[in-house]
Amino acid sequence: MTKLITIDPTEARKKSALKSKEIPLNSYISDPKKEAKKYGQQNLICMYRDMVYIREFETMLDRIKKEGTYEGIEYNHKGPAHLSIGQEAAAVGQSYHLTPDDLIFGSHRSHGEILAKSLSAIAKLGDDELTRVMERYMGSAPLRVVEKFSQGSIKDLAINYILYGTLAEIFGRENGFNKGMGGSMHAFFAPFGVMPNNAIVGGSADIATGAALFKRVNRKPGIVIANIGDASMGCGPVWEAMMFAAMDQYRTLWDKEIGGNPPILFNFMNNFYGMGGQPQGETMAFGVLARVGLGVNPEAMHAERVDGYNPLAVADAIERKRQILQEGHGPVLLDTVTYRFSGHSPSDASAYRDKDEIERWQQHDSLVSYGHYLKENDHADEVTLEGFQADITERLVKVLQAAASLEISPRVSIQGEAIGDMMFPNQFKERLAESEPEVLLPKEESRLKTTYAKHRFGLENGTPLPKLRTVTYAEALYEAMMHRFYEDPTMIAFGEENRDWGGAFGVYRGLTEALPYHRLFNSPISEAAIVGAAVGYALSGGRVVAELMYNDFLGRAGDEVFNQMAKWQSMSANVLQMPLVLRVSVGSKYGAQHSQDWTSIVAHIPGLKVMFPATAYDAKGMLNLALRGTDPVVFFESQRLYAEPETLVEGGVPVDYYEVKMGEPALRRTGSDLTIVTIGATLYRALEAADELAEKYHLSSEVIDTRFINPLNYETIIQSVKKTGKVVLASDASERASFLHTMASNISQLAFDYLDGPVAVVGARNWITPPAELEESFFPQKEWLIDTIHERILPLPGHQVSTVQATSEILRRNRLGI
Ligand SMILES: Cc1ncc(C[n+]2csc(CCOP(=O)(O)OP(=O)(O)O)c2C)c(N)n1
Ligand SMILES: [Mg+2]
Repeated sequence: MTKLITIDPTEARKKSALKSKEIPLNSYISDPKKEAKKYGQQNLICMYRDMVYIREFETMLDRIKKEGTYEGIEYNHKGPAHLSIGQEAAAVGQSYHLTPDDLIFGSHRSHGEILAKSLSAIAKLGDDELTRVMERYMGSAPLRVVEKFSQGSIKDLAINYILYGTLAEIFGRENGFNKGMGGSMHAFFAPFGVMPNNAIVGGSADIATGAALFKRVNRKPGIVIANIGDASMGCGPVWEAMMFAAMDQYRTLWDKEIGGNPPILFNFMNNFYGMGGQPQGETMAFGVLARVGLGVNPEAMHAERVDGYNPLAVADAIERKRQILQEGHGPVLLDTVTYRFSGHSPSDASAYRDKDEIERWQQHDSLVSYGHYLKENDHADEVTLEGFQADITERLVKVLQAAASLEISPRVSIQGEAIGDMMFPNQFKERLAESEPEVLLPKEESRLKTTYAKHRFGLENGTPLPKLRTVTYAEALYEAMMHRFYEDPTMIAFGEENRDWGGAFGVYRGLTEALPYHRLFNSPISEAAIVGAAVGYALSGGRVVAELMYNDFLGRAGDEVFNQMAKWQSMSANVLQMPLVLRVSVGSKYGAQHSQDWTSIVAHIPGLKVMFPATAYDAKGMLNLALRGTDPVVFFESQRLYAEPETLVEGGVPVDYYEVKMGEPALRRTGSDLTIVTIGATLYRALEAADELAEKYHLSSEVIDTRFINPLNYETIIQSVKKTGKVVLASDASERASFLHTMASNISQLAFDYLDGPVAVVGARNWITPPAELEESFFPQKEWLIDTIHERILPLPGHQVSTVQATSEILRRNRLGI
C-alpha cells in the first residue's frame, strides 16, 4: 500500500531559506504576588522542604561514603553514590506539577529526582491510596520496617517509606524498592511514577520515548520525562530517541484520535560537566544546549533553557510544556541549568574545575536564594526553614539506622535461584490488556486467507512442491505475528521498512492492510532507538516486536540489547516485565557487514532468551512461544530460509496455533553411529552430509537442530551422544568463541565417559565474510563436515579430503589469529 506522501520536485528544488525559531533562554520572570496566588504559601514552603530533603539525603550519603559515618551511625557503603548536591531546585520544580501518572526516567544521578517526584506524589495522593500502595508493594515488607520507627500521619509514614525504600535499595537490601538488584544508579519506584534510572549515560532517552509511545498507543494519561545529563547530548542513542519521538507520521499518518506525538520531554539536567569534560566549550559545539532542538523539527522541540536554580521557573516550564505534550505536539527539549557542588562521585577530587567556580555557584545556591525568597515575601521565617533541617535529619537518622542494619534490612538470599528466577520469571500471557485489539480487517479477510490455502508441507511423495504455493518460513512467521496481533491489544511492531515494504524480507507482507499505523510502523534508521523504545514500551506494560534488519546491526543497538532489554526484569526485581521480541536476521551473500551470525554474542549476555528456528514449522511455533511469553527474546531468523517451505516436520506448518517447547532441540534424523548438531540454516548442509555418510560410508547419523540457544535443554543432545559416542557441531557463525564451543565444552563434561573421540566444532572461517561468489570457502559446507569427521573423529575408509580440517589446522589458524 502506498502512503500518499508525495514529494513535489518543484517544491523540493525551490530557492528559499529556512528561518530558525527563537529559543527562549531563562525567560521566566518572577512575580511574587502572582506566585503566592498560584501556588499558595503552603506549597511554596513545601518546595523548600523537598529541596532540603534532597540536600540532606545526599549529604548523608556523601558523609557515609567519605567518612563512613552520619550523625554517629557508621556504615561502609561499597557501591556507587553519584550525588546531586546543588541540583535540588531542578528536581523539585520539575515534580511540582507532575502527577503519579506522569513518569520520569533518570540517570546515574537521580536520587534527588526519585525523592522530589515521590514527595510530589505523596502530597497529591490521598491516605487510602498511599496506604494501598505501601501495603501492596513487595508484600508490604518495606512498610513493615518503616512503621516501626514512624509516628504521625500517613503522609509522614509515606515520606519515611520513600526515604527508606530508596536508601535500602542504594545499600543493596531486600527491602529496597528493587530488592537491591538495581542499587543507587537504577533505583526507582513505579507506583509514584518514578521509572528506571540508568547507569548508561543517556540510556533513558530512548526508553522513556518508548514509555511515551505506550501512553499514546494505549491511551494512558500523563507525560514522560527523560532526565539525562548535558554530556549525554553526545550520545548517539539520545539523538536517535529525539528522531524517533519527533517523527512526522504521528501527525501525518496516524489516526488523529491517537493524539499525535508521544508525550516525551527530554530534560537535560545541564550541570555543565560530564565527569570532568565540559560539554559547553570543550566536548560539544552547541554553545547553548537548547540549540539542538533546532535541528530536530520545525518546532525546534519547543526547546528552552530554564533556570534550574529557581524551582518556580522550572515548575512553570514543566506546566507549559506538559500542555504541548498533551496536545500531541511534542517532543520537548528542556535545557535545565543547574550545577553540582558535589563531585561526580564522592571519590572525585574535582581537579578539572576551579574552586572559584564552585564558590560562585554556591553563592547562587538555590536553597539559600529560594529561602530568601520565602522570607522576603513573608511565606516563612528563619525558624520554620531551619526546623525542616532538624526534622529531616532526625528522620534520616532513623531511616539510616534501619537501612544499615542487616537484621532489619537483610540482603536478598542468593541461595537457590533468586536472581535467576528474577531474570526469567517464565510467565506466559495471552494478552496484556483486555480491550478489543484494534485492527482494520477481520482476520478471515486478511492475507491469512492466502497463506492458509497454501500447501502446508513442501514435499509431495518426496518431490518438492512449488515454493510459491507452499507456506514458507517467512509466511509462518507472519501467521504467528497475526495470531498475537489479534489476541493482544497492546501488541505493536516497528522497525525499518516494517510497514508498506512489509519488512525488508517481506515477513510482514499483509500486516499493513490489517493493522492501523500505531500498531505497525516504520521507524527511522535508528537501531538504538528501535530497541530502546521497544524496551520502554515493554516495561510500561505492552507487548512489542522490534526488528533489526540484519543481526550485523546489533552493534548499533548494543547497549539497548545488552544492558537494557536484558537487564530490567531482574534489575527491577520483577516489578517490570519485558515482553519484547527482537527479530534479527542472519544474512548471506552481502559481504562482511551483512552476513554474520552473531548468536554467540547475544548468548553471552545474561538475561536474554535466544532462539533460532531453522524450519518453517519452528518459525511459527517458536515465534508463537516467544510472543506469548513475557521474557525478552532475541529471535534469530535466517535469510537463507525465508523462502523455504517446511520439508522436515511431517504434516508441515499447522494452520492452528501451536508452540514449540521452550529450550528443546529437535531431532531431525535418528541414527546410531554419529551425532551432528547444528544451529540455524547449517542444518540442511548437515543433512546432506548425513546422506553422503550413509551412502558412501554406511554411517547412520543422528542430526539435531539446536533451535534454542538460551535456555537450552542438553538432554536430547546428551542422549544422542551417549548412543553414538561421536559428535560434530556446526553453524554459520565464525568458529572462534562461537556458541558451538560452549556446547562442545558442556557435551565433553556431560558425556565424557561416552565419547569415543573429541567433540568437533565446525564453524565459519574466522575471516571477514567474503563476497557471495566466495562464500563457499567461508561458511561450513557438507564437505567440511565429512572431512572433519574423517580427520578428527573416525577415519572414513577410502575418503579423500577436499578441505583442511586436521587438528594441525586448528593450531595454525589460532597461531595466526584467523
Ligand atoms: C555510555 C556511558 N559512557 C560513559 C559512562 C561513564 N560516565 C558516567 S557518568 C558520566 C558523565 C555524565 O555526564 P552527564 O550526562 O552530564 O551527567 P552528570 O554526571 O553531569 O549528571 C560518564 C562519562 C557511562 N556510565 N555510560
Ligand atoms: Mg552533566
